[in-house]
Amino acid sequence: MHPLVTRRHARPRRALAALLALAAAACLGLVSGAPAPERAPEARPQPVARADARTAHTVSYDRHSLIVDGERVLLQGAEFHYFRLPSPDTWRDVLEKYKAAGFNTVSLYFHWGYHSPKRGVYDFSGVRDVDRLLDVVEDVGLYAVVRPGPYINAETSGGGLPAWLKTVEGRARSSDAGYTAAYREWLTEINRIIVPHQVTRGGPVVLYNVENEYAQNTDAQYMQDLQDLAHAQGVDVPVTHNQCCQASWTPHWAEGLGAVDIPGLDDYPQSFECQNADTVWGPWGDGITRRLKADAPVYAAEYQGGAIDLNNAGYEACRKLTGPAYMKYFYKSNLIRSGATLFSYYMGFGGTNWGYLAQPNDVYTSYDYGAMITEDRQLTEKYDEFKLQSHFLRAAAGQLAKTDEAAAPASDNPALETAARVNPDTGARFTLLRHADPPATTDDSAVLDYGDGRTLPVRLDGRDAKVLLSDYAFGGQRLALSSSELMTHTSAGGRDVALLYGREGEAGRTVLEYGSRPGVEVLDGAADVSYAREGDALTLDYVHEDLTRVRITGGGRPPLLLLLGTDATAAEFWQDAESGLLVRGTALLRDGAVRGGTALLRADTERAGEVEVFTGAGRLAVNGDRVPVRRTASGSLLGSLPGPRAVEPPELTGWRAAAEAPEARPDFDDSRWRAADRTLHADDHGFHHGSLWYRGRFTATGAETGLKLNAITGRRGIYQVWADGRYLGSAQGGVQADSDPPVNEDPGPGAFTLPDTAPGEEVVVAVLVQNMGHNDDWIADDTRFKQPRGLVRAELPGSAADIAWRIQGTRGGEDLADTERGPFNNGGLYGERHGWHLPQAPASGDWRRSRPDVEGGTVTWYRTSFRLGLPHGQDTALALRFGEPPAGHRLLMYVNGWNVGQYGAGIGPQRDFTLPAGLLRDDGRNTVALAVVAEDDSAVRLPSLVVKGNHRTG
Ligand code: IPT
Repeated sequence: MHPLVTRRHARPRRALAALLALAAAACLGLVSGAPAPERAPEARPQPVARADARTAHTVSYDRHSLIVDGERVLLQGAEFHYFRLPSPDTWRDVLEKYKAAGFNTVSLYFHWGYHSPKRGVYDFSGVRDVDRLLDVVEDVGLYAVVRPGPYINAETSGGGLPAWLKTVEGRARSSDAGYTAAYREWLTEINRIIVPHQVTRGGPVVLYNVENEYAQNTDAQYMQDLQDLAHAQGVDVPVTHNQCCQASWTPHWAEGLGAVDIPGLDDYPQSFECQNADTVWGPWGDGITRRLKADAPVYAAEYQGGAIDLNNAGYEACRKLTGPAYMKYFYKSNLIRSGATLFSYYMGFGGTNWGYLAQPNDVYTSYDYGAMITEDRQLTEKYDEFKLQSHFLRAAAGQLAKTDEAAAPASDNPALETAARVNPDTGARFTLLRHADPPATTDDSAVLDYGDGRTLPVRLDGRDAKVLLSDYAFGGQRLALSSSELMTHTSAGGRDVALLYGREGEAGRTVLEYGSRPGVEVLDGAADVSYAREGDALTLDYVHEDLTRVRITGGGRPPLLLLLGTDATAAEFWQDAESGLLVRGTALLRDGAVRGGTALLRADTERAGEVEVFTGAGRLAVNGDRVPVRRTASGSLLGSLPGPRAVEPPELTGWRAAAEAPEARPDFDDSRWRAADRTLHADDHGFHHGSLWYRGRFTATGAETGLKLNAITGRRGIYQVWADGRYLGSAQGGVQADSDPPVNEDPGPGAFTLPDTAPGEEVVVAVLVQNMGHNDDWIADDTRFKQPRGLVRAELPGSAADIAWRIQGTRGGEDLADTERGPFNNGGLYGERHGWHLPQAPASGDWRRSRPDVEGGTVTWYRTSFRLGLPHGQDTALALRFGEPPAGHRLLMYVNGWNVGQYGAGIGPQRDFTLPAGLLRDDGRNTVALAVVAEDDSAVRLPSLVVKGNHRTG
């Protein structure tokens, strides 16, 4: 039997759910953990991994799906990166938004380098508290797929590998001894946290993923070792892997040494060409996840939910590239054509590459990803589309989790094609309708022939796809056919409610089976109703407009309220996953339940408006406040809710500025800096992130014709050079080079003119290098990942003089001075080393009223503070807004000491920088500090505060 684990915190919300779950489980005979019969598919599906912290569950799988406590489960998940949201309080907000979209799963990368500043040192506190993260996941009621790597890619520095690993012998992502010893440290630490959170111990963790797209330079022993270690350390949920880019990439890790239980595939059919969002359509394949293993379910481990902005088009373009039309066509095609029952969309919310989290070749500060939830935690039209599709998956999961390919109704128009799956136990059929020519944008109609005398007129206008149901039972009803799509259904107050939808203005037909002619009342909108005794078919014909409401009673079935909406009106609905409560209105339903005749909602509003609850209960309370209601003709409760109070962000004024960079001056005392005699590479000296200073001394021969330097910064990086305090200029740093020229020689093209030197004269050269982050290790051969950072070569053409170098970086190096903000927050600028970025007033520096211009070859800090008095009970998202990115300088921005971004034309197109809510004092003083690093004379653009979202919230 599985051990019972006593958890530390009492969770009031879960306590009740636990009782209900236990009671339900007892009824179904599932408590023993013994194999149990499958639940009747008509029953409300989807146990969420929630509730009873003390109940151990069983997890298994077959070719169709995962099976938890004998029940089939369909995983509909999205990826979330806690490390890109340095604010544990808002983890809950984002995860509740996942849940409210209809998801039941979150996929989580764990970032080794984020927790480990130094070999042997691990930090899981504060913003790094992933034990708390898994508690929140459980509390919200989601399953978790955990992905601790050790390699995660994810466009983060080093692909998640810690920078100190660059100096460790042995190829990363192999079974080499040096690397093995290193990653065992990490997995031992993270497994210790994960193991007690497994479903088998009453927690939310249902799958454990090893490695990431491990396709090139593979080492099967390493894959096996990762799993052996996990198993030895208590991992007993199925192990998965996500292979890259459809089935053509191998190995699949489906068999042989290193094979996992459930091999999966990543698929990004829409590419990352955000700049061509209007024209691109599936250049990277058909997006159908292939089956990799006969006796395991089909797993879409990462399915494209947005895109990285490789070409600086901005994330709104990426959101467009992966918008609702793409989602309809590709997600629905994949659902029906692949038969997958495990999905994770990458990303659901992207977040922020705060500090030096970015892998610089592919991303800049924002990791918004064009996802369904913006970096500012706001919901988009993609969220609405996910809501429609995910509510459907949740409602139909009992039937969708076990289907086989089946004959599809024939289309009489070759422009439209069909494919279908059937649940073999119930006969419920799911038919995909799409254009035969994938990129077609035409408006086509057809009649589907079901082969049994039944036909159905259908239409597809432009890039679209539909999943149409037939012979589908829910509640006490039987849906024979519909050309509308199902969003969800529920049972409330002794009747069934079903919500169907279609594109605005398109005709719809829904056929329901009744034993005798039922009573039909069109309460709202219009529908033609007919009844045919033959086939016992009640046919409703209507046009999708606004929200049509039809009440059907009698006919030998429980009463049914049929809601027929458009995409937009259906997306106004929410359904609580646990209680099934259906709600229309509000900007977000976080929870809904009925207790003692009162419907209790926890909900957000963006403006004042209606709320309608489909319940037999007579009273309504929202966020703890009673709301006056009336009963509608549809039998629902209707009330109205206030919106948030408007928020005017304070102006940022009173800037003070101070110049720094004394390191550039010849007389600066660098005697306590580390001598860089053995190697210039910053990582060898323990300086892994952000700005690096080098000071070199040589005795001139007088024959020097110049100074040639090479520095490697990663893409978007520069370096600047001074001699005896005189600014010589700047150059672009070296970037990742895959083959030719070899990476370690990839030159920063730096030839500088030295001031005239006299023989015997001592010359001091100072170099400021921006280390933009570490490359990934996608091809698992060390060449990208172990590419050095910092100066890699220095020459004095015409002279044999040696330069003696010293190096300086982040205060403390690997022994972090700031453990709260962690290894990625700071580099080695003078101001950073002396706390000029921190909230408290700097103890050093000559702070004056700020000047609008800076000179090339300077580093200048600007500071101001602002007071917030944000209304209580509201969630207000704030950002720092800059103008057009400047060419002459770049700047680092700190809010309350947290490095929230880098701005400049050489860095990326970003102008608005998200301020994660938890870093701000809602009710008090906040500090902004900017470090302006100027390559050329330029005007400084100081930012303003803007509101990116404002909600009244529960
Ligand atoms: C794939 C990675 O697994 C993931 O970490 C992330 O990098 C994502 O894609 C892109 O954002 S890699 C890709 C080549 C499919």
